[in-house]
Parts: sequence; C-alpha cells; structure tokens
Amino acid sequence: MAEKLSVETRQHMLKKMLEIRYCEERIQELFLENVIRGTTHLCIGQEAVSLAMAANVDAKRGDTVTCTYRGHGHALALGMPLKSMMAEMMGKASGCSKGKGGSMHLTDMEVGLIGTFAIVGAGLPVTNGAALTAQIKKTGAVSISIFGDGTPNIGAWHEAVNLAAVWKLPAVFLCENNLYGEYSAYGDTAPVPNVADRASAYNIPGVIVDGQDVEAVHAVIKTAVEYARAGNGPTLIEAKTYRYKGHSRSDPAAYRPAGELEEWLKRDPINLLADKMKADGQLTDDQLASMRKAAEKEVQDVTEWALAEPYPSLESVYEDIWV
Ligand SMILES: Cc1ncc(C[n+]2csc(CCOP(=O)(O)OP(=O)(O)O)c2C)c(N)n1
Ligand SMILES: [Mg+2]
Repeated sequence: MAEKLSVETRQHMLKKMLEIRYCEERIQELFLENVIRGTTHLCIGQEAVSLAMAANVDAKRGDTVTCTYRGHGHALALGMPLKSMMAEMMGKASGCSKGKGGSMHLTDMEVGLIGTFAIVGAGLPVTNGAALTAQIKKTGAVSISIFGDGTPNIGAWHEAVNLAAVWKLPAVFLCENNLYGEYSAYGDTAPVPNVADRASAYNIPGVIVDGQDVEAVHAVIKTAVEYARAGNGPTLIEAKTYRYKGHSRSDPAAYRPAGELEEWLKRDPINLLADKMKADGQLTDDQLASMRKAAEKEVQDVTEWALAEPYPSLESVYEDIWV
C-alpha cells in the first residue's frame, strides 16, 4: 500500500478528478451537439494518473510534460484553467492555443505543458529535448512523457527511450495502459505481457502500478522523478488503467468483452480515493455530494462562458506561424 498523502492533497486530487470527469462528459455532449468539431479522445476512468503525474511536476522549477490527444485530463490536472481548455475545445480565440489547436493540441508553458500530440509517439523525442536542455543547463528539471499502451509499437518510442537511457536524461516515460490502442486489444499487438517489460531492453527501471489508485501512482512517479533529478536517467512506468468510453468521439467500443467495463467501474479512481478518505474520517457522503455538484456547476458555468466567446479573426491565421 502506498503512503497516504496529506488530507489537503487528497482533497485537491478528488476535486480535480471530479472536475476532469464532468468536463469530459460535457465535452462529449458538446461534440454530439456539433459545438465541438473534429474529434475528441476522453480520459474518463483514467483520471488518477493525471493527478498523480501533476503532483510531481514543478513548473516553476522548469519541469515539463508532453502527452497525447487523450490529454484534457493531464492539462487540467497540471493547472491549465478550465476556461482556457474549454474555449480551445470550441475553437474560440481565448483558448490556450488561440482556438487554432482544438482538442488534440493543448499547450500551456505556465503549467509545464509543452503540448498534447496527435501523432502517436511524437511526445517522447520532445520530452528528450526538454530533458537534454535541463541536463546541459543543470537546472534539475525533469520532463515526463505520457503515452498509451499502443505507443511502444512505434519506432520513435524505441529511439527516444534508447537515447534517454544512454544519455541518462532526466526523463520519465509514463504509460497509461488502458488495454486498447484504438480498436485493438493490447495483447493482439504487443509480444510482451506488460509494457514495463520493455524497460529491460534499455537497462532502465520498469515499474507496473495500479493506475486506478492515485496514491499508488503518485508514489512510483515520485520515485522516478527523484531518480531522474539525481542524474540516474529515465524510468518506464506502466499504470494499468481503463478508458470507460471508446477510443474517440463516435466509437461505441463494441469490441470489448461483455462485463469488462463493469469490472473496471468497481474500481473507479474517484470512488477509490473518496472511499479511502471516508474510511479515514476525512470525507462524508454529504461533502462528496456537494463536491460533485460544485464541479458540475463549474463546468457548466465555464461552458456557458466559452459558448459566448468569439472565434479567432480571419487575419489571425497568419499569426504564430514559422516562415
Ligand atoms: C504515428 C501514428 N500512427 C497512427 C495513428 C492513429 N492512431 C491514433 S490513436 C492510436 C492508438 C494509440 O493507442 P494508445 O497508445 O494505446 O493510446 P490510447 O489512445 O489508448 O490512449 C492510433 C493508432 C497516429 N495518430 N499516429
Ligand atoms: Mg491505449
């Protein structure tokens, strides 16, 4: 059992996980209403990893994060304002990427988020770049790259992990194994039972953790971050988790075996933390109910605000581009 976090940290994590959950549910609705265009990849069910990761990132110190198109939760957990995220979803000028990125291209260097990447495996080499900068400048900063279980089947993943291992870069490679890469089950596309097993090929630590238990994930990331800061190089962490929804917006996930979702729902990350807090006398049912209500209202208020925000001007297509 992982060490218990402080009551303040637990409260913060619970609040944020609820915010992410409602936000993702609202995004799905907005997508179906055609208010959000393009596509969306929801992280419902995977919230614990986002919070555990964010608690180990110190943006003021220069720590950075890269993640994937399934990155709304990571961005919010790191502290990206909900308004900034929701406006970006809708392509509004007040969004974090000025409305030009959308769901898959979130960025906010204030909170250390270099970016969410739509290309599978694209975040790892960028994390290496940030980690190399930290190593050369001796800042003590660490860069974390978050990716899915399908990503170690991509060449860029291997090149990045290899280089980080050889140069002992201050990086953490954090896999959210949600059992599926698009519509393919993990076991159908990978020759090793666990993603973490691949660490031995690069002579780095490989750690498996219960991705639904935010305190357990927090503990292993903390160890990996300290290991990286001390100059020992990267760690590969595999958090076993589950996405409740399909791969993207319109995928009903019919390829999943009957009963699988129901099994995972029994170990919902929000409920797991709430239950621990209740058992420790830190939370009552009434308090949890009002936290749920508050999160729902906040998401609803921000949605109303974002709906009224303007779209970027036509001229702005020529801004923020490299020539
Ligand atoms: C280089 C590349 N190949 C293929 C795709 C199409 N694609 C988008 S998501 C995805 C599956 C990735 O699965 P996983 O790494 O498990 O992440 P998850 O979506 O489960 O979070 C694929 C193949 C892509 N975006 N980039
Ligand atoms: Mg996956």
